[in-house]
Amino acid sequence: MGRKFFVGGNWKCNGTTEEVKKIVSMLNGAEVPSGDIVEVVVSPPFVFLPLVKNSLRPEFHVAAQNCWVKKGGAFTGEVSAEMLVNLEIPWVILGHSERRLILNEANEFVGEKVAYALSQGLKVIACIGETLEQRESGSTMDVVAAQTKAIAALVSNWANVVLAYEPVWAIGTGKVATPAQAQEVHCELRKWLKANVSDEVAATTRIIYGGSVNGGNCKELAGQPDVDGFLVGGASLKPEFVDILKSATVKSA
Ligand SMILES: *[C@@H]1O[C@H](CO)[C@@H](O)[C@H](O)[C@H]1NC(C)=O
Ligand SMILES: CC(=O)N[C@H]1CO[C@H](CO)[C@@H](O)[C@@H]1O
Repeated sequence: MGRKFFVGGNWKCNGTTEEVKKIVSMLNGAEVPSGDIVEVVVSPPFVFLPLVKNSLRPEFHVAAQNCWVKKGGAFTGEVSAEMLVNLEIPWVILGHSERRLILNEANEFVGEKVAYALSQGLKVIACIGETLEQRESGSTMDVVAAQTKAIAALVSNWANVVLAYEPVWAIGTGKVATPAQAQEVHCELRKWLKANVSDEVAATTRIIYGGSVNGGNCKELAGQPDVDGFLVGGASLKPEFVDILKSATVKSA
């Protein structure tokens, strides 16, 4: 019934075969809270997905970092949702700010991707978040509401969606949203879901935080009532990721 704590590790565009094997063996040897307490999903680059899936401990799952917006075909360089399903990759991250900003993925395009991936049976970590300029001009909620609205317009079943709030100014910058700043946006997002989707979706959808989460700040962030987990960047490639997984116990304490 409750929202199980969720921690995703976004490896981004990093790693060699040797490094990937090392990270997997670190994760496989780690002592972590049980699967009742934390759901763990790591997201290597496409080319390492089969290696990681086949060598990772079975209670941890894998996510792709992106997929094509519709059925595959003549789209050179893309990877379709169908291919991920075929390889039994259960999760996909969509709408990461690096794709929104560097590759110009618009809100509607991300919404279409989320809807299509869900329709194929994938589970989706859907990312939203404002830039520094947007925060400073006071438009944080307008921005994340518009991003969420583009998803909600095309998605009716939210059971397989995790919403990741990642303020762009906190990604890879070492600047972390304060626990109060994260809680404020998560709480507003839940209100948005309640008013614009349903009470049930608002109560059950996990809203996770991303942006310079590390072993030192994870516990206090995890203690916020509307923070249901994390999407971890740089720290997900290090042993510190295990400390972040352990912060899940804050909720069950
Ligand atoms: C419902 O959605 C609209 C459009 O995004 C927004 O303006 C409004 O504030 C939302 N309601 C709540 C309570 O968040
Ligand atoms: C932990 C780690 O190695 N992360 C790196 C991923 O790649 C980016 C870009 O080169 C680096 O900034 C990170 O340190």
